[in-house]
Amino acid sequence: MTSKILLVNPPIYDFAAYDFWLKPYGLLSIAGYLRGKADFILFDYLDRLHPFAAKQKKLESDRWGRGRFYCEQIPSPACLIQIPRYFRRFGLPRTMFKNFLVREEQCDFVLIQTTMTYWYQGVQEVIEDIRKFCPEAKIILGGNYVTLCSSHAERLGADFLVQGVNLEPLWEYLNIKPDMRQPGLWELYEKLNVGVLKLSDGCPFTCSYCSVPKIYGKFKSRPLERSLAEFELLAKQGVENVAFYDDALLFESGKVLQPFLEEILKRDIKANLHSPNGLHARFITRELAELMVKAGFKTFYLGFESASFRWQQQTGLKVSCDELAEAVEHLTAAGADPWNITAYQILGHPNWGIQQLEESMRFVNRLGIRGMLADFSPVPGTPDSEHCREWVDMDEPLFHNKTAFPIILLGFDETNRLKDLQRRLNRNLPLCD
Ligand code: B12
Ligand code: SF4
Repeated sequence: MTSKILLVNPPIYDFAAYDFWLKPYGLLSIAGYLRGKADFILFDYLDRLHPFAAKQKKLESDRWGRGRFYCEQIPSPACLIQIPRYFRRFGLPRTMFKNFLVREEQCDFVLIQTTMTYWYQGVQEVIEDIRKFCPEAKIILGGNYVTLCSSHAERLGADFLVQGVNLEPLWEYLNIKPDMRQPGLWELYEKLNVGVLKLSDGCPFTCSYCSVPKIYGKFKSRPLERSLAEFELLAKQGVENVAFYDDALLFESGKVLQPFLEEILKRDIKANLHSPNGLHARFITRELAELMVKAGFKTFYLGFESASFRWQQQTGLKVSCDELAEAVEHLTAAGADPWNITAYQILGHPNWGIQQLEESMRFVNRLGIRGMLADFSPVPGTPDSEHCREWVDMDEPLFHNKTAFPIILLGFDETNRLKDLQRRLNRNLPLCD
């Protein structure tokens, strides 16, 4: 008999959350590999095109498909009570899921997406509801939180955990053979305006604050034909914006991104392309910039972090100031709108003493592009997270919260001062959009 599988993307418990092209891509990829081999249903708490959210004016999408989530204010967890910010639950109301479960009756398996480690309370909420309304179902967790905090995740009460990227134990548990050529199961959404793609796994760098090298190992491209099929499927579903979730989208671009972009141009498949996960400026050549703009890239997020050479050297040297400046030149010469080029810089890194953050912000501003402060989240298992034990209990994932950590390290006033400065610098840029 065919199994019935419920897929759930949980609500987010946090001080802040914004739909920056957020999709449960791991979950949809797994379901894609099992296309036609099980009956799937989806409940995505973060779907802003769900009729409940879609009718609310303040939740409308911007021109690239991003926007606010529906949210409710809730008490802060006890360990974060000292953070002077409102704590919220983001996503569709809990009663909607309960009604959904009652309507759908029993299912065999429930697969739950986990993302940021400090978002586990949403996963806990979903597990509670499944146990109450769907007691027979086997609950399976996978994704970033499970991989990085496996012993913590084991305590949430699921039946099976998929750690890391090896999916063999999952196929065995489900007793279904996957077809690894299949694209994600995007057709589960009734309405879709944003999609996600990942052309590769891993990253060749070893930044001291990042978990990717350890989890993914060597950089590996995914099969081009599968990525093209997925892009075609997204276009067929009406998607206008596609975000890449690659960690090193531009690495070995001659073998990965370039053939992909050339082929979508040839097949004349159109979408606005975005790179929310920082790009490596050092790989942006004049030719690559031209191809990216021609193929539809609209926003460019560049990982920069700091202009201080000492800081760059101590954390992995993924980019230098000259490389950033050159990349900006190539992108603007190719026709990219400078207003849509943004450099990320870490706020609240444990080595902030040598980061020269203000200087870095001014350097980025002088290049004529926007700066964005990326609040630091200590990621368990990384070298930097070990230093963070001086300030927080790393074994409690709520302390990995990106709003909380910079405030604990730098204080509320200093954090706000730096954020204000960033806003003022951005406001001084000419508006090209
Ligand atoms: C895409 C991405 C984002 C996106 C959003 C993703 C989302 N949906 O929320 C954006 C760009 C917005 C983002 C933002 C941030 N991110 Co981020 N992000 C990622 C990235 C690259 C992928 C996460 C993802 O969606 N994975 C799912 C899919 C795409 O991965 P996959 O390999 O195909 O998954 C396989 C397996 O894991 C498994 N699997 C995955 N999911 C599931 C689910 C089930 C049920 C099963 C069975 C299996 C399974 O199967 C898949 C097989 O193909 C990871 C790094 C990485 N490579 O994992 C960092 C990562 C999760 N991010 C991280 C960080 C630090 C951040 C930021 C804090 C950065 C910042 N300072 O601004 C912010 C936080 C945002 C917030 N609101 O709090 C950290 C984790 C932090 C933490 N404590 O958890 C990571 C791990 C990177 C790192 N530095 O180490 N991020
Ligand atoms: S370059 Fe990016 S993905 Fe690669 S190790 Fe550094 S932070 Fe992680």
